[in-house]
Formats: sequence, structure tokens, C-alpha cells
Amino acid sequence: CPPHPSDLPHEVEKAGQLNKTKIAEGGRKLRKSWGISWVVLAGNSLVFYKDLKGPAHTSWRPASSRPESSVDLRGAVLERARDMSSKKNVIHLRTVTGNEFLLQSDSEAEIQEWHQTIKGVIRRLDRE
Ligand code: I3S
Repeated sequence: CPPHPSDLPHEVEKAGQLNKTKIAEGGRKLRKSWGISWVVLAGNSLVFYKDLKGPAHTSWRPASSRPESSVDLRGAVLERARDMSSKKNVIHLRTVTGNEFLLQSDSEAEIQEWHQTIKGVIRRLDRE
């Protein structure tokens, strides 16, 4: 039978630039520090790369660059962040380990796509 999608290490479901800040680590609140990241949703993880300098990048980063960090989506909770930022189009992700992130895009459509796609992965993992 064909491999389950979660067994394919490099199955990229979505990738793109997002504004990101980590707001908690292990349940402890952190000071916000927004920055642009290249974000890749692949397998069971959301992976963050340092953004490239220069013109906007539209394609998936080569596998050669090392991720800055990565988030295991199993058991994670994702919701629209209504009162957590003065910015528009923000989603809030909390992992089982109590790490929390805000992700933001200037495009409402784009953040909706990220919301739906990440939610899909979380639901798939919930069913496993
Ligand atoms: O939720 P807060 O604390 O109002 O978040 C803002 C601050 O973290 C601010 O940093 P300083 O407190 O170091 O000045 C950031 O520059 C802002 O971007 C944060 O608010 P937004 O609403 O942009 O998430």
C-alpha cells in the first residue's frame, strides 16, 4: 500500500513568508519580537527558516539551508488571534509543550489559507 503522507519527510503542504513572533516558551510568556520568517508546513511539522535577503521569494527554499526551529503539530491548538496583537490577520499556535507563536500576513486570504492548511494537519494527527 502507498506510504501514509506523514511518512513522507519532505511532503511540503505549504510554504511562504510570514511575520512571526514567539510569545511563550514552555508556558512562560516571552517578550514579543516580530520578524519575517520563511515558513514551511511539511509532514507533522511547521518549520521556520531565516528569511532570505533580497527580492521576495515565491518558491520553496532549498533543503540545504538549516531550519531555525521547528514545531511539532501533534496536539497543537490553532486559532485566529483576536486580541493578541494590534496587527491584522494573525493566527495563534500553541504546542503541547507550551510554546506559543503568532503568525501574521498582510493578506487576509493568505492567513486564511495557512489557518485551514495547518488545521488540516492538526486534525489528521488527532485522528492517528
Ligand atoms: O502585546 P504587546 O506587548 O503590546 O506587543 C507589542 C510590543 O511587544 C512591542 O515591543 P516593545 O514592547 O518591545 O516595544 C512590539 O514592537 C509590538 O509589535 C507588539 O505589538 P503588536 O500589536 O505589534 O503585536
